Amino acid sequence: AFASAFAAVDLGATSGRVILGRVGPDNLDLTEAHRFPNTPVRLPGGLHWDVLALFQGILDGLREAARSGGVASVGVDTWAVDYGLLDADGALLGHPFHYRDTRSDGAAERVWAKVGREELYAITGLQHLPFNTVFQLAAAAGSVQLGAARRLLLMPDLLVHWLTGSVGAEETNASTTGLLDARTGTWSKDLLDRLDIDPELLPALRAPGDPAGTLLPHVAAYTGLDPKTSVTTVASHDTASAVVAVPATEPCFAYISCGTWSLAGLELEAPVLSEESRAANFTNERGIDGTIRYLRNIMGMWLLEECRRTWERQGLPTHIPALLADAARAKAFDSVVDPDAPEFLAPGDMPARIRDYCARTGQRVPGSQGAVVRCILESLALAHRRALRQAAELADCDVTHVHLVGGGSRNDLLCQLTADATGLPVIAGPTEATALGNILVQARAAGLVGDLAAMRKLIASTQHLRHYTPRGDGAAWDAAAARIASASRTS
Ligand code: LFR
Repeated sequence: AFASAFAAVDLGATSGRVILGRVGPDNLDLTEAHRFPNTPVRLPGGLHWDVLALFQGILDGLREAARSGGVASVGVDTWAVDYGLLDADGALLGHPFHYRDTRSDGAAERVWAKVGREELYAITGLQHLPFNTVFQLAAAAGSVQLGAARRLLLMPDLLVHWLTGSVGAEETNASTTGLLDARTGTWSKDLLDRLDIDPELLPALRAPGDPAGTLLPHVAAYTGLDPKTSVTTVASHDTASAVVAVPATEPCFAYISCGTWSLAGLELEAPVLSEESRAANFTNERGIDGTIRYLRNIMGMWLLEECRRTWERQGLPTHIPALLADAARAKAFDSVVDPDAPEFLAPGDMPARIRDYCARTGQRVPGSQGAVVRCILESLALAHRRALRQAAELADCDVTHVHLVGGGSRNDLLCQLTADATGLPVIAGPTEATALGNILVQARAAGLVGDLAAMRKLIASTQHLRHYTPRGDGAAWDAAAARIASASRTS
């Protein structure tokens, strides 16, 4: 029997969902109450999130959830780094920018002129991504909006604010801003001072499991939820929630949280802030209970999603299972790309960009759609291998197996290629890792589950997992890895 139901609000780059999780001592069961599209909007000033549509989707989802019975609490997670600014009256200033907007191009150099690249890493332990909040703020410096801003709320914190009226900065997500001190886990006063960022903009930190208030009366009225329904702070960075739900029952595991991005790395007890780690662009983001998510961002299924959008515009077939079947039949190791090449970041004609990359680096240019998909999947498997091997080396840890979680774990070919490329067994699933992590943190706050190990045990014993054994051809993967290493030097 199930004790209670929790609602996970989980916003991803292409859709938002409200998922109900029922948690008992030996069971954990999810149902999707509502799914709604997340369609970014381009305005003259740049690419934005349609945050009002997202909030309305959340309200409709909570109303669906209320219809299916009692909801003990609600938790919100989204992607990282993006934020809304509130003025002195608490009104949202403008529309939150999408991290794929290009306005931050060149902003990093302005930050590094004040705090050198090496020092910035030594303080924050954050990998360099051009859209880190610290660079977005540098891009906004001097703007009327930033001048009028009294509060900066990261996306999940903004949505929680609209649900409850409460104000806070959840710490796993705060660790992606580039403004948090990796050692202390608090806002770095020193950095804020040197970068001329008003410390009053940043709310007090709160930790996963902390209460975040109860529903505002109009939210309760619209959704039909009890006004006393609590909102619980979860690991509001989606990747942090996904890592909670990695079904690891033994030490020495690596994980890949694979969705729009592939986040590949390790869970550590302490940050690695060495110069080697910075040069390899590993991040030390915070997980729950003081853990460190030591990982690197890899461009992920974005490449495939963006190809699909291009093919749709061109009237070509877009049925993913069929494309994956074509990819499985396509010739192996024809061409590989570095998925993290900067030209793949912004939305656009991805098949053309991939073909250009292959042409420029003297490789065979993938012709058919199946060949393009094969190229993407092999390139991702190689990037997974690179990231996991480097992480293990830098953190001095012997990895024995890989957990691949998230939507990408549905992709059979990608899981197998990742096992082949890494030479390690891959355990795939759960696909709904983020929602599960969101729900388990709420269940723990309600006293229903124990520590991180107990949560993972519950996942491992209740969720469907698949196992992939590496298939022999190590030499072919070594050769492909060498090829991409020289290609990225020449590109
Ligand atoms: C994944 C994710 C990554 C973050 C990227 C941008 O959804 O949260 O962890 O680097 O989105 O925010």
